[in-house]
Amino acid sequence: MHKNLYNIKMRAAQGGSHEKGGKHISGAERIVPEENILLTISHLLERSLTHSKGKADFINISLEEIKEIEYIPSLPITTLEVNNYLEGRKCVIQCLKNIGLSHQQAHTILTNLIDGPDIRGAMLIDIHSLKRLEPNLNRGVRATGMDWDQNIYLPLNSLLDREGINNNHVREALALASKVARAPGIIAELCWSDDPEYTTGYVASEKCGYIRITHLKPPGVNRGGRVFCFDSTQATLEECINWLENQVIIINEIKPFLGKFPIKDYFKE
Ligand code: WAQ
Ligand code: MG
Repeated sequence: MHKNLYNIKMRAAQGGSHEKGGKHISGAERIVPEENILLTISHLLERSLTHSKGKADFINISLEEIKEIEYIPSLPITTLEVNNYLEGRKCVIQCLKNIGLSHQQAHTILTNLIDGPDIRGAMLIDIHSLKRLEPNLNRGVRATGMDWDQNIYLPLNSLLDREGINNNHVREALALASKVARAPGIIAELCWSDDPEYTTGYVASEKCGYIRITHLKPPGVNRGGRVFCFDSTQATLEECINWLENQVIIINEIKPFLGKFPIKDYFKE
């Protein structure tokens, strides 16, 4: 039997709440047993008050007991080393083609993220029509309700420490990507951070795993985003969004780190 678990969510903005047009500063989520609630809330609060995007003046923290949970493994990790973001973006096209997209589909998806709107959620793009499908285009789709099982913090930390990538960005993005890759109809995800100092992004999929690319934007840029690539012949939009936004999942198994490669070695076969 598993213990009762609670979902704790934090979102912070500057210049008023998100609903009133405040600028988004930070957001995070944890799934924890009852005895960890207080500690978790204080960590999230501290994080919202000390973010590199600025100091928040609106902070919302919510707490909810979870009824139904699915357990899944994380995606295996690969790191591709590139010299700059232009090389990184070429890599994105290549990764998306390996997943099965055409050059034109891959190119359009990348362009959508480069020119995309500054929203708190992800764009959800149909790979056939290449149109955005989110019900609310000013918000995007939010993947929520995922976290690491407390029992795998230790192996997770040692795996990420060994590769020198044990930071919040990686732990959270890997959990999010592992959930998103399993959503009905999702065949790939593309992401880079809105944090101005964090240039590493990724392409993730059930087929190829979590592929980190060391530069996907120039340093100093505070625009980031996500695109979820949806195949409308595989699932309905409703099934997909329901999985992303409502299904609570916990990752209780860690897949390995597959290696760190210069791009010419990774794509040569
Ligand atoms: N659901 C959907 N989209 C989201 C979510 C979410 N829960 N959270 C953020 N986004 C969107 C939103 O547009 C953000 O601007 C954008 O993604 C980037 O979010 O392996 O830190 O939290 O080294 O800034 C990836 C690489 C780091 C990690 C990604 O994203 C690694 C990161 P951020
Ligand atoms: Mg961020």
